Amino acid sequence: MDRRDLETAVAWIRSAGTVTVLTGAGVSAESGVPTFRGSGGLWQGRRVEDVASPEAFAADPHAVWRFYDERRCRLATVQPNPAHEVLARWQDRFRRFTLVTQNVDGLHALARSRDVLELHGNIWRIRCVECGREREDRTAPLPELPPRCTACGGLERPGVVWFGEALPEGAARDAWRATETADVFLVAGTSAVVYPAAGLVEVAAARGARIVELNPEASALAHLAGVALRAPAGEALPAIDALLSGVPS
Ligand code: BJW
Ligand code: ZN
Repeated sequence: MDRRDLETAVAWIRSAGTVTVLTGAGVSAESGVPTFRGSGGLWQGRRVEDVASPEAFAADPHAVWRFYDERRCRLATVQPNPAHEVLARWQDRFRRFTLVTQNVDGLHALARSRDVLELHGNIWRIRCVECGREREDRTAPLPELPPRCTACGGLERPGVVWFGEALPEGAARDAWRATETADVFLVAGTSAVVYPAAGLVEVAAARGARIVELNPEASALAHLAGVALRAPAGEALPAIDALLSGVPS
């Protein structure tokens, strides 16, 4: 990680009144959660549409549920990492701080972040496709696949957002608001290829926010970043936090 870039990012963040953060799968990588794209990613060797689309679920709910049940089992064993922990502390450090995530793993909340805007839903939520009843269920593995609604007997689905589906209205609205007013917009651990989430980076840049990218690799929107820290989020965020807190390094 370049020291001058780190210091620039810290100076920007220190003087910002409004800080908005967009996280992606890379932020959970150091907790042992695989990312989607790239080597070792969840999508590798799979067509995305085969598991993360309403069409795939309609065709074979059992196969789609097996994919999600396996991920739930793995997630049940992991813990937040230093990146999640720093972001949870920052909600009390800044006057206006918003954490927007594309992650469905719930690790930000587990690290005690409040009011996380989950753009792609949450893997621990389950929704009935018939009556719309939604519930949280952390049982892993689920006793029966696919699960059925105890209210109406209908088929239930994971409470995540698949391709072609709209984002949760409230979370999307609040995320856009927090982006339009951001002084600093931090983009951490996302390839920035999935829209409309990636569009937040473009909105922030168009509104004049300073963009800081935290990612060992350049994202698709890296050209919009004024500063890019090419390091794992679990190193970059604690490094920023230490300088903000005046801890000598
Ligand atoms: C580290 C690291 C470390 C590694 N530290 N970093 C405009 C243009 C083109 C297409 C579209 C468009 N608008 C809409 C679309 C279509 C589509 C889309 O975007 N397609 C593109 C992929 C081509 N979008 C949609 O369909 C969306 N819906 C929609 O547009 O609806 C319209 C509508 C309106 C009104 C009514 C009805 C419809 C929905 C998108 C839903 C995405 N869902 C998924 C699955 C969630 C469920 C599940 O988990 O299974 O969300 S896809 C998957 O990708 C998941 C993620 O949240 C999302 C983003 O991935 P992310 O987080 O960026 O992960 P990776 O793996 O891509 O990247 C990881 C990064 O981490 C890498 O950069 C690494 O370098 C880095 N990294 N270790 C920091 N330690
Ligand atoms: Zn139901």
